[in-house]
Amino acid sequence: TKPAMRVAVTGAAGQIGYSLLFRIASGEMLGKDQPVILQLLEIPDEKAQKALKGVIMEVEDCAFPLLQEITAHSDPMTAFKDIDVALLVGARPRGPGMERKDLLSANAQIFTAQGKALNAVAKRTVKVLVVGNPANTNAYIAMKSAPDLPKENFTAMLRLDHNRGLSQLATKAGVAVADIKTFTVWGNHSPTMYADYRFATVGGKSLKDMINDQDWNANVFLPTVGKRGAAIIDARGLSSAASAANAAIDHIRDWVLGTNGEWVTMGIPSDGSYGIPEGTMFGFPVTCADGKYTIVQGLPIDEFSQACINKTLAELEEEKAGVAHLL
Ligand code: NAX
Repeated sequence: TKPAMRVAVTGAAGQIGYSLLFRIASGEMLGKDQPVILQLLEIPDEKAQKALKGVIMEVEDCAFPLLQEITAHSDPMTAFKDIDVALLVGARPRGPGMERKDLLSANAQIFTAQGKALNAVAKRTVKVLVVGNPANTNAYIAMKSAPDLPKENFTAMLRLDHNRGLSQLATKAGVAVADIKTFTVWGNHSPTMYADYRFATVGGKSLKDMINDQDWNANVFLPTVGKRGAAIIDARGLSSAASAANAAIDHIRDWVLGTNGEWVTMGIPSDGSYGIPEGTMFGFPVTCADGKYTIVQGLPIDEFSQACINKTLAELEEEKAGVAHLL
């Protein structure tokens, strides 16, 4: 059998954690032949630690054959020791009517401390996915706080936006989700993201031509995907959890195990591609192989798309400026 991989999950007693841990332990993220060790972080608060113990009891009660060990932590310096994968979920979640900007400073502190801890004790090859919002900027802060780790190790979750877009497109065009190829979402995980199906195909045919409705794109599709998080909060009284956990599993699985040439969307530090300033944590179309992601190059950006990309980039630059004094 393979040596176990160590996976840290922060905010493990929260609602996304409750949908995530069981699927990691059952092998859905790293493979059905890959043993795992779970190192779970929660805030030191007595209630949170007690809730975490309860979740661990339930994971234990599943008797997952691949789960070698599961531990509870209140300090990132022990939770992140020797880890291969970090899922940074724990953050201050957005409630009804709350603005993203309010979350920025509260979360900056968390991700500075966690970036430093990753820098000090994680494996040098650690793959980090930030889920906690504002995800792109939190990932940027963690990356900046971990100067000894390769910056490519830090990513933000755009996969939920990607999956939301796929589902809307499949319904509109009357095709199967699995048959849609080469779709992507550019930019920030926020309502400004630009879900882009100009290159998407179904069975080799252009999905854009099949839909052939620019009004639907601009006035229905983009707002529906962009505001989906708010629509879920409105309907459920709670933010997306199971779908977010599912997207996190997809993101890490594809990064570790590869995409066989297919496109997925990841929030990654820009290398300057498509005029996005280097280091900006931005959603790009990527393919994954051998544990590495590569940006899909050479896509034409038309006027409408450039305006959308500029808008989401401007928002990210503003968030970055808002935390600059902390880095
Ligand atoms: P919950 O409030 O249910 O759980 C968060 C948990 O994190 C709590 O148990 C809390 O004690 C813990 N926590 C807070 N600070 C921590 C710290 N410094 N270290 C360790 N644990 C800490 O929120 P949940 O619904 O699970 O959402 C978690 C985060 O995901 C939120 O920031 C939310 O906004 C974000 N989301 C991101 C999405 C994305 O696509 N990137 C989509 C879903 C979700 O909204």
